[in-house]
Amino acid sequence: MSHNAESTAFRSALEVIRAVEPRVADAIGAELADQRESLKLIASENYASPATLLAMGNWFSDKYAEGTVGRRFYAGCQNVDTVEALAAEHARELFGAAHAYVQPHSGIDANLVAFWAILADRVESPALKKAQKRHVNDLTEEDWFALRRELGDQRMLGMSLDAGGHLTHGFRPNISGKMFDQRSYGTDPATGLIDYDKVAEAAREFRPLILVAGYSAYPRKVNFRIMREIADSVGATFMVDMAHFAGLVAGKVFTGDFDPVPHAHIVTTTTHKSLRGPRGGMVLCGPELADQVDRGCPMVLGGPLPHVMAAKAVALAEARRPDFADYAQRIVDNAQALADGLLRRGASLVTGGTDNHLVLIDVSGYGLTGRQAEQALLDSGIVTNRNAVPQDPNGAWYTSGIRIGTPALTTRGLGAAEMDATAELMHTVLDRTTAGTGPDGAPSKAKYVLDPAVAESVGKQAADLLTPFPLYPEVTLG
Ligand code: DSN
Repeated sequence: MSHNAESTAFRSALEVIRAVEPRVADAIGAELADQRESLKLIASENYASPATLLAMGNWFSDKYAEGTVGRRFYAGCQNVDTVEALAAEHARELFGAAHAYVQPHSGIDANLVAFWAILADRVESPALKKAQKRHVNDLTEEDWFALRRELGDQRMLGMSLDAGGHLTHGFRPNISGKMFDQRSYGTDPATGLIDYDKVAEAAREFRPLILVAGYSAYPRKVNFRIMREIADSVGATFMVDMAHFAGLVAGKVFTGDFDPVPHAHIVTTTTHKSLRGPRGGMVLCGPELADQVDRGCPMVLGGPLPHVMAAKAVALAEARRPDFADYAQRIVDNAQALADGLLRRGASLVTGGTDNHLVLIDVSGYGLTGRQAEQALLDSGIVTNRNAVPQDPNGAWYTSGIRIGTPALTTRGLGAAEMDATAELMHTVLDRTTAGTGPDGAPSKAKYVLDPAVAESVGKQAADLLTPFPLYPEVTLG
Protein backbone atom coordinates (compact mmCIF):
# COMPACT_ATOMS: atom_id res chain seq x y z
CA MET A 1 0.00 0.00 0.00
CA SER A 2 1.48 3.38 -0.95
CA HIS A 3 1.26 6.42 1.29
CA ASN A 4 1.52 10.12 0.71
CA ALA A 5 4.70 11.90 1.79
CA GLU A 6 3.40 12.99 5.21
CA SER A 7 2.15 9.54 6.19
CA THR A 8 5.36 7.93 4.99
CA ALA A 9 7.45 10.44 6.96
CA PHE A 10 5.61 10.04 10.26
CA ARG A 11 5.19 6.26 9.93
CA SER A 12 8.88 5.81 9.20
CA ALA A 13 9.86 8.07 12.10
CA LEU A 14 7.68 6.08 14.51
CA GLU A 15 9.10 2.82 13.23
CA VAL A 16 12.64 4.04 13.92
CA ILE A 17 11.68 5.28 17.40
CA ARG A 18 9.76 2.09 18.18
CA ALA A 19 12.87 0.00 17.57
CA VAL A 20 14.58 1.82 20.47
CA GLU A 21 11.83 2.66 22.95
CA PRO A 22 8.39 1.47 21.85
CA ARG A 23 6.66 3.25 24.72
CA VAL A 24 7.71 6.62 23.30
CA ALA A 25 6.43 5.67 19.84
CA ASP A 26 3.15 4.56 21.42
CA ALA A 27 2.83 7.81 23.39
CA ILE A 28 3.40 9.87 20.23
CA GLY A 29 0.74 7.88 18.39
CA ALA A 30 -1.62 8.18 21.38
CA GLU A 31 -1.13 11.95 21.46
CA LEU A 32 -2.24 12.23 17.84
CA ALA A 33 -5.28 10.04 18.57
CA ASP A 34 -6.20 12.13 21.65
CA GLN A 35 -5.83 15.40 19.75
CA ARG A 36 -7.96 14.05 16.92
CA GLU A 37 -10.74 13.11 19.32
CA SER A 38 -10.95 16.18 21.54
CA LEU A 39 -12.81 19.41 21.00
CA LYS A 40 -9.84 21.62 21.77
CA LEU A 41 -10.81 25.09 22.91
CA ILE A 42 -7.60 26.06 24.72
CA ALA A 43 -7.02 29.60 23.48
CA SER A 44 -3.23 29.27 23.46
CA GLU A 45 -2.97 26.01 21.50
CA ASN A 46 -3.06 25.15 17.81
CA TYR A 47 -2.02 22.45 15.33
CA ALA A 48 1.25 23.11 13.49
CA SER A 49 1.54 21.89 9.90
CA PRO A 50 3.28 18.58 9.07
CA ALA A 51 6.07 20.58 7.41
CA THR A 52 6.60 22.59 10.61
CA LEU A 53 6.56 19.46 12.78
CA LEU A 54 8.93 17.57 10.50
CA ALA A 55 11.42 20.45 10.38
CA MET A 56 12.10 19.81 14.09
CA GLY A 57 13.18 16.18 13.91
CA ASN A 58 16.68 16.30 12.44
CA TRP A 59 20.39 16.93 12.87
CA PHE A 60 20.03 20.61 13.74
CA SER A 61 19.16 19.36 17.20
CA ASP A 62 22.79 18.24 17.60
CA LYS A 63 24.32 21.65 16.99
CA TYR A 64 25.49 24.27 19.48
CA ALA A 65 25.19 27.79 18.08
CA GLU A 66 25.51 30.38 20.86
CA GLY A 67 25.74 33.89 19.42
CA THR A 68 23.88 35.10 16.36
CA VAL A 69 24.07 34.77 12.59
CA GLY A 70 27.70 35.21 11.45
CA ARG A 71 28.92 35.78 15.06
CA ARG A 72 28.94 32.38 16.77
CA PHE A 73 30.88 31.05 19.74
CA TYR A 74 31.09 27.67 17.94
CA ALA A 75 32.50 26.64 14.59
CA GLY A 76 30.51 24.95 11.86
CA CYS A 77 27.30 26.97 12.20
CA GLN A 78 26.86 27.78 8.49
CA ASN A 79 23.62 25.81 8.15
CA VAL A 80 22.23 27.12 11.42
CA ASP A 81 22.99 30.60 10.08
CA THR A 82 20.92 29.78 7.01
CA VAL A 83 17.79 28.79 8.95
CA GLU A 84 18.11 31.48 11.62
CA ALA A 85 18.53 34.17 8.94
CA LEU A 86 15.56 32.77 7.00
CA ALA A 87 13.30 32.71 10.06
CA ALA A 88 14.32 36.29 10.92
CA GLU A 89 13.75 37.47 7.34
CA HIS A 90 10.27 35.91 7.22
CA ALA A 91 9.45 37.47 10.60
CA ARG A 92 10.62 40.93 9.50
CA GLU A 93 8.65 40.75 6.26
CA LEU A 94 5.54 39.29 7.85
CA PHE A 95 5.31 41.85 10.65
CA GLY A 96 7.01 44.83 9.00
CA ALA A 97 9.67 44.92 11.72
CA ALA A 98 13.18 46.32 11.36
CA HIS A 99 14.76 43.52 13.41
CA ALA A 100 13.73 40.00 14.47
CA TYR A 101 15.42 37.71 17.01
CA VAL A 102 14.13 34.17 16.63
CA GLN A 103 16.12 32.30 19.30
CA PRO A 104 13.88 32.50 22.41
CA HIS A 105 12.68 29.08 23.47
CA SER A 106 9.35 30.34 24.80
CA GLY A 107 7.33 33.48 25.46
CA ILE A 108 8.81 33.82 28.95
CA ASP A 109 12.29 33.72 27.42
CA ALA A 110 11.35 36.28 24.79
CA ASN A 111 10.11 38.61 27.53
CA LEU A 112 13.32 38.13 29.54
CA VAL A 113 15.38 39.02 26.47
CA ALA A 114 13.28 42.14 26.01
CA PHE A 115 13.53 43.18 29.68
CA TRP A 116 17.31 42.84 29.70
CA ALA A 117 17.63 44.69 26.41
CA ILE A 118 15.55 47.56 27.79
CA LEU A 119 17.52 47.65 31.05
CA ALA A 120 20.82 47.68 29.15
CA ASP A 121 19.53 50.45 26.88
CA ARG A 122 18.03 52.64 29.57
CA VAL A 123 20.02 52.12 32.81
CA GLU A 124 23.67 53.14 33.32
CA SER A 125 25.21 50.06 35.01
CA PRO A 126 28.87 48.97 34.89
CA ALA A 127 27.84 45.65 36.47
CA LEU A 128 25.41 45.01 33.64
CA LYS A 129 28.07 45.83 31.06
CA LYS A 130 30.37 43.33 32.75
CA ALA A 131 27.64 40.70 32.92
CA GLN A 132 26.99 41.09 29.22
CA LYS A 133 30.63 40.50 28.34
CA ARG A 134 30.90 37.26 30.34
CA HIS A 135 29.16 33.96 30.29
CA VAL A 136 26.65 33.79 33.15
CA ASN A 137 28.58 30.87 34.67
CA ASP A 138 31.64 33.12 35.04
CA LEU A 139 29.88 35.78 37.13
CA THR A 140 30.71 35.83 40.83
CA GLU A 141 28.25 36.31 43.65
CA GLU A 142 29.55 39.87 44.07
CA ASP A 143 28.87 40.52 40.36
CA TRP A 144 25.26 39.53 40.89
CA PHE A 145 24.94 41.74 44.01
CA ALA A 146 26.40 44.66 42.06
CA LEU A 147 23.96 44.04 39.26
CA ARG A 148 21.08 44.09 41.67
CA ARG A 149 22.38 47.28 43.40
CA GLU A 150 22.89 49.15 40.15
CA LEU A 151 19.71 48.09 38.43
CA GLY A 152 17.77 48.81 41.61
CA ASP A 153 14.04 48.49 41.57
CA GLN A 154 13.24 49.59 38.07
CA ARG A 155 9.55 50.03 37.52
CA MET A 156 7.19 48.15 35.26
CA LEU A 157 3.53 48.90 34.65
CA GLY A 158 1.54 46.02 33.12
CA MET A 159 -1.97 44.67 32.92
CA SER A 160 -3.13 42.98 36.12
CA LEU A 161 -3.33 39.20 36.14
CA ASP A 162 -7.02 39.02 36.94
CA ALA A 163 -7.83 41.51 34.17
CA GLY A 164 -6.15 39.16 31.71
CA GLY A 165 -2.46 40.17 31.93
CA HIS A 166 0.35 37.62 31.95
CA LEU A 167 2.53 36.27 34.76
CA THR A 168 5.68 37.50 33.05
CA HIS A 169 4.53 41.12 33.16
CA GLY A 170 5.88 41.60 36.65
CA PHE A 171 4.06 39.12 38.84
CA ARG A 172 5.60 37.33 41.79
CA PRO A 173 5.56 33.72 40.59
CA ASN A 174 7.77 34.83 37.68
CA ILE A 175 11.28 36.34 37.85
CA SER A 176 9.91 39.58 36.34
CA GLY A 177 8.09 40.14 39.64
CA LYS A 178 11.41 39.93 41.47
CA MET A 179 13.41 41.97 38.95
CA PHE A 180 10.98 44.88 38.85
CA ASP A 181 8.99 47.09 41.14
CA GLN A 182 5.64 46.34 39.52
CA ARG A 183 2.28 48.03 39.41
CA SER A 184 -0.78 47.04 37.39
CA TYR A 185 -3.54 48.65 35.43
CA GLY A 186 -6.85 46.81 35.41
CA THR A 187 -10.09 47.08 33.51
CA ASP A 188 -13.22 49.11 34.10
CA PRO A 189 -15.41 47.12 36.55
CA ALA A 190 -18.59 48.04 34.64
CA THR A 191 -17.45 47.22 31.10
CA GLY A 192 -14.45 44.93 31.60
CA LEU A 193 -12.56 47.11 29.09
CA ILE A 194 -9.18 48.82 29.47
CA ASP A 195 -9.75 52.41 30.61
CA TYR A 196 -6.94 54.30 28.86
CA ASP A 197 -7.42 57.38 31.06
CA LYS A 198 -6.80 55.20 34.10
CA VAL A 199 -3.69 53.69 32.48
CA ALA A 200 -2.40 57.21 31.78
CA GLU A 201 -3.11 58.23 35.39
CA ALA A 202 -1.27 55.15 36.73
CA ALA A 203 1.67 55.90 34.42
CA ARG A 204 1.82 59.54 35.60
CA GLU A 205 1.84 58.48 39.26
CA PHE A 206 4.21 55.52 38.95
CA ARG A 207 6.51 56.70 36.14
CA PRO A 208 7.54 53.21 34.96
CA LEU A 209 10.66 52.44 32.97
CA ILE A 210 8.59 49.93 30.98
CA LEU A 211 4.92 50.07 30.04
CA VAL A 212 3.73 46.60 28.99
CA ALA A 213 0.64 45.84 26.93
CA GLY A 214 -0.56 42.39 25.96
CA TYR A 215 -2.62 39.71 27.61
CA SER A 216 -3.50 36.07 27.84
CA ALA A 217 -7.16 36.42 28.82
CA TYR A 218 -8.52 39.76 27.60
CA PRO A 219 -11.11 39.20 24.86
CA ARG A 220 -10.80 42.59 23.17
CA LYS A 221 -8.45 44.61 20.97
CA VAL A 222 -5.95 47.00 22.56
CA ASN A 223 -5.31 50.43 21.05
CA PHE A 224 -1.51 50.45 20.85
CA ARG A 225 -1.35 54.00 19.47
CA ILE A 226 -2.92 55.32 22.67
CA MET A 227 -0.70 53.10 24.81
CA ARG A 228 2.40 54.42 23.02
CA GLU A 229 1.26 58.00 23.65
CA ILE A 230 0.93 57.15 27.34
CA ALA A 231 4.40 55.60 27.40
CA ASP A 232 5.88 58.63 25.64
CA SER A 233 4.20 61.02 28.05
CA VAL A 234 6.21 59.52 30.96
CA GLY A 235 9.36 58.53 29.07
CA ALA A 236 8.66 54.80 29.35
CA THR A 237 9.76 52.14 26.89
CA PHE A 238 6.64 50.63 25.36
CA MET A 239 6.69 46.83 25.12
CA VAL A 240 3.92 44.65 23.68
CA ASP A 241 3.64 40.93 24.34
CA MET A 242 1.53 39.75 21.40
CA ALA A 243 1.93 36.02 22.15
CA HIS A 244 -1.79 35.34 22.04
CA PHE A 245 -2.74 37.40 19.02
CA ALA A 246 0.38 37.28 16.82
CA GLY A 247 -1.58 35.28 14.23
CA LEU A 248 -4.18 38.03 14.02
CA VAL A 249 -1.42 40.60 13.45
CA ALA A 250 0.27 38.34 10.88
CA GLY A 251 -3.06 37.79 9.11
CA LYS A 252 -3.77 41.56 9.03
CA VAL A 253 -6.92 41.28 11.11
CA PHE A 254 -5.33 43.66 13.62
CA THR A 255 -4.11 46.69 11.67
CA GLY A 256 -3.61 50.44 12.27
CA ASP A 257 -3.93 51.33 15.94
CA PHE A 258 -4.34 47.62 16.79
CA ASP A 259 -1.12 46.41 15.15
CA PRO A 260 1.55 46.66 17.89
CA VAL A 261 4.58 46.59 15.62
CA PRO A 262 4.56 50.21 14.36
CA HIS A 263 3.70 51.56 17.82
CA ALA A 264 5.86 49.60 20.29
CA HIS A 265 9.59 49.98 20.91
CA ILE A 266 9.78 46.22 21.30
CA VAL A 267 7.36 43.35 20.65
CA THR A 268 7.58 39.81 21.98
CA THR A 269 5.60 36.74 21.02
CA THR A 270 5.35 33.01 21.12
CA THR A 271 5.25 31.21 17.79
CA HIS A 272 2.88 28.35 18.62
CA LYS A 273 -0.43 29.99 19.51
CA SER A 274 -2.55 31.78 16.87
CA LEU A 275 0.62 32.05 14.73
CA ARG A 276 0.49 28.22 14.36
CA GLY A 277 4.23 27.55 14.40
CA PRO A 278 6.50 25.40 16.56
CA ARG A 279 6.67 25.86 20.35
CA GLY A 280 8.97 28.86 20.86
CA GLY A 281 9.37 32.62 21.12
CA MET A 282 10.54 35.65 19.18
CA VAL A 283 11.40 39.34 19.67
CA LEU A 284 10.80 42.17 17.17
CA CYS A 285 12.27 45.64 17.59
CA GLY A 286 13.73 48.70 15.89
CA PRO A 287 17.46 49.22 15.20
CA GLU A 288 18.04 51.02 18.52
CA LEU A 289 17.39 47.87 20.61
CA ALA A 290 18.61 45.30 18.07
CA ASP A 291 22.17 44.90 19.41
CA GLN A 292 20.98 44.37 22.96
CA VAL A 293 18.26 41.94 21.88
CA ASP A 294 20.80 39.88 19.94
CA ARG A 295 22.70 39.35 23.21
CA GLY A 296 19.77 37.27 24.48
CA CYS A 297 21.96 34.16 24.28
CA PRO A 298 23.99 33.75 26.44
CA MET A 299 22.71 36.64 28.60
CA VAL A 300 19.45 34.93 29.59
CA LEU A 301 18.97 32.12 27.08
CA GLY A 302 20.59 28.72 26.86
CA GLY A 303 21.98 27.58 23.53
CA PRO A 304 19.64 28.19 20.59
CA LEU A 305 17.49 25.33 19.30
CA PRO A 306 18.38 25.31 15.59
CA HIS A 307 15.81 22.61 14.78
CA VAL A 308 13.09 24.83 16.23
CA MET A 309 14.42 27.87 14.35
CA ALA A 310 14.15 25.79 11.17
CA ALA A 311 10.53 25.06 12.04
CA LYS A 312 9.94 28.76 12.78
CA ALA A 313 11.22 29.57 9.29
CA VAL A 314 8.77 27.05 7.78
CA ALA A 315 5.79 28.27 9.83
CA LEU A 316 6.54 31.95 9.17
CA ALA A 317 6.78 31.20 5.43
CA GLU A 318 3.33 29.61 5.72
CA ALA A 319 2.00 32.66 7.56
CA ARG A 320 3.14 34.89 4.67
CA ARG A 321 0.85 33.04 2.25
CA PRO A 322 -2.49 34.71 1.36
CA ASP A 323 -4.54 31.86 2.87
CA PHE A 324 -3.16 32.69 6.33
CA ALA A 325 -5.06 36.02 6.28
CA ASP A 326 -8.24 34.08 5.56
CA TYR A 327 -7.43 31.72 8.46
CA ALA A 328 -6.85 34.65 10.82
CA GLN A 329 -10.17 36.26 9.90
CA ARG A 330 -11.98 32.94 10.42
CA ILE A 331 -10.47 32.65 13.92
CA VAL A 332 -12.16 35.92 14.90
CA ASP A 333 -15.43 35.12 13.09
CA ASN A 334 -15.56 31.79 14.92
CA ALA A 335 -14.84 33.38 18.30
CA GLN A 336 -17.69 35.81 17.70
CA ALA A 337 -20.04 32.99 16.66
CA LEU A 338 -19.08 31.06 19.80
CA ALA A 339 -19.61 34.12 22.00
CA ASP A 340 -23.00 34.86 20.38
CA GLY A 341 -24.08 31.24 20.85
CA LEU A 342 -23.15 31.32 24.54
CA LEU A 343 -24.80 34.69 25.13
CA ARG A 344 -28.03 33.54 23.44
CA ARG A 345 -28.13 30.61 25.84
CA GLY A 346 -27.70 32.88 28.87
CA ALA A 347 -23.97 32.65 29.62
CA SER A 348 -22.24 35.66 31.11
CA LEU A 349 -19.12 36.73 29.20
CA VAL A 350 -16.42 39.11 30.44
CA THR A 351 -16.82 42.34 28.38
CA GLY A 352 -20.00 40.88 26.87
CA GLY A 353 -18.27 39.31 23.86
CA THR A 354 -15.03 39.25 21.93
CA ASP A 355 -13.17 40.89 19.10
CA ASN A 356 -10.16 38.61 19.10
CA HIS A 357 -9.62 34.85 19.27
CA LEU A 358 -10.79 34.22 22.84
CA VAL A 359 -13.89 34.27 25.02
CA LEU A 360 -13.92 34.41 28.81
CA ILE A 361 -17.03 32.88 30.42
CA ASP A 362 -17.88 33.91 33.99
CA VAL A 363 -19.23 30.56 35.22
CA SER A 364 -20.36 31.92 38.59
CA GLY A 365 -23.72 32.49 36.86
CA TYR A 366 -23.98 28.69 36.63
CA GLY A 367 -23.13 28.40 40.35
CA LEU A 368 -19.72 26.89 39.59
CA THR A 369 -16.06 27.71 40.05
CA GLY A 370 -13.74 27.63 37.05
CA ARG A 371 -12.18 24.45 38.38
CA GLN A 372 -15.52 22.62 38.61
CA ALA A 373 -16.55 23.82 35.15
CA GLU A 374 -13.19 22.88 33.59
CA GLN A 375 -13.42 19.30 34.91
CA ALA A 376 -17.10 18.83 34.01
CA LEU A 377 -16.37 20.02 30.45
CA LEU A 378 -13.36 17.72 30.25
CA ASP A 379 -15.51 14.76 31.34
CA SER A 380 -17.69 15.65 28.35
CA GLY A 381 -14.86 15.71 25.80
CA ILE A 382 -14.45 19.50 25.75
CA VAL A 383 -10.93 20.75 26.57
CA THR A 384 -10.77 24.26 28.05
CA ASN A 385 -8.87 25.92 30.86
CA ARG A 386 -10.03 27.72 33.97
CA ASN A 387 -9.00 31.35 34.28
CA ALA A 388 -9.53 34.18 36.74
CA VAL A 389 -12.05 36.87 35.85
CA PRO A 390 -11.57 40.53 36.89
CA GLN A 391 -11.75 40.90 40.71
CA ASP A 392 -12.17 37.13 40.95
CA PRO A 393 -13.47 36.10 44.42
CA ASN A 394 -12.12 32.56 43.89
CA GLY A 395 -8.52 33.58 43.21
CA ALA A 396 -6.13 32.22 40.58
CA TRP A 397 -6.39 28.53 41.56
CA TYR A 398 -10.14 27.81 41.64
CA THR A 399 -11.16 30.89 39.60
CA SER A 400 -14.61 31.86 38.36
CA GLY A 401 -13.87 31.73 34.66
CA ILE A 402 -13.42 29.41 31.71
CA ARG A 403 -11.21 30.69 28.89
CA ILE A 404 -11.88 29.35 25.42
CA GLY A 405 -10.37 30.17 22.04
CA THR A 406 -10.80 29.25 18.40
CA PRO A 407 -7.33 29.06 16.72
CA ALA A 408 -7.16 25.24 16.93
CA LEU A 409 -10.71 24.40 15.86
CA THR A 410 -10.42 26.94 13.04
CA THR A 411 -7.31 25.13 11.79
CA ARG A 412 -9.40 21.93 11.65
CA GLY A 413 -11.94 23.77 9.49
CA LEU A 414 -14.88 24.19 11.88
CA GLY A 415 -17.02 27.25 11.15
CA ALA A 416 -19.89 29.32 12.55
CA ALA A 417 -22.48 26.49 12.56
CA GLU A 418 -20.12 24.24 14.54
CA MET A 419 -19.35 27.11 16.95
CA ASP A 420 -23.05 27.44 17.69
CA ALA A 421 -23.27 23.68 18.27
CA THR A 422 -20.22 23.93 20.56
CA ALA A 423 -21.94 26.70 22.53
CA GLU A 424 -24.96 24.44 22.96
CA LEU A 425 -22.82 21.56 24.22
CA MET A 426 -20.92 23.79 26.66
CA HIS A 427 -24.10 25.37 27.95
CA THR A 428 -25.67 21.92 28.46
CA VAL A 429 -22.73 20.75 30.55
CA LEU A 430 -22.47 23.95 32.60
CA ASP A 431 -26.21 24.08 33.16
CA ARG A 432 -26.41 20.44 34.27
CA THR A 433 -23.40 20.56 36.58
CA THR A 434 -23.86 21.47 40.24
CA ALA A 435 -21.29 22.32 42.89
CA GLY A 436 -20.42 19.41 45.16
CA THR A 437 -19.54 19.16 48.83
CA GLY A 438 -16.44 18.03 50.72
CA PRO A 439 -16.31 15.00 53.11
CA ASP A 440 -17.59 17.22 55.94
CA GLY A 441 -20.58 18.34 53.87
CA ALA A 442 -19.19 21.85 53.43
CA PRO A 443 -19.41 23.47 49.96
CA SER A 444 -16.41 22.55 47.81
CA LYS A 445 -14.75 24.69 45.14
CA ALA A 446 -13.41 21.60 43.39
CA LYS A 447 -16.03 18.88 43.65
CA TYR A 448 -19.00 18.84 41.31
CA VAL A 449 -21.88 16.64 40.29
CA LEU A 450 -22.66 15.85 36.66
CA ASP A 451 -24.87 12.99 35.55
CA PRO A 452 -22.48 10.65 33.67
CA ALA A 453 -25.17 10.08 31.05
CA VAL A 454 -25.09 13.81 30.21
CA ALA A 455 -21.30 13.77 29.99
CA GLU A 456 -21.41 10.72 27.75
CA SER A 457 -24.07 12.14 25.47
CA VAL A 458 -22.25 15.49 25.11
CA GLY A 459 -18.96 13.67 24.52
CA LYS A 460 -20.57 11.71 21.70
CA GLN A 461 -22.03 14.86 20.15
CA ALA A 462 -18.65 16.62 20.44
CA ALA A 463 -16.98 13.70 18.63
CA ASP A 464 -19.68 13.77 15.93
CA LEU A 465 -19.07 17.49 15.47
CA LEU A 466 -15.41 16.78 14.70
CA THR A 467 -15.97 13.86 12.33
CA PRO A 468 -16.30 15.95 9.14
CA PHE A 469 -13.12 17.86 10.07
CA PRO A 470 -10.34 15.27 10.45
CA LEU A 471 -7.16 16.50 12.09
CA TYR A 472 -4.06 15.96 9.93
CA PRO A 473 -6.09 14.18 7.21
CA GLU A 474 -2.84 13.75 5.27
CA VAL A 475 -1.38 11.55 8.04
CA THR A 476 -2.39 7.89 8.38
CA LEU A 477 -0.40 6.00 11.00
CA GLY A 478 -2.19 2.68 11.19
N1 DSN B 1 0.36 29.49 29.01
C1 DSN B 1 -0.05 30.47 28.04
C2 DSN B 1 -1.53 30.58 27.94
O1 DSN B 1 -2.19 29.56 28.05
O2 DSN B 1 -2.04 31.65 27.74
C3 DSN B 1 0.54 31.78 28.29
O3 DSN B 1 1.80 31.65 28.80
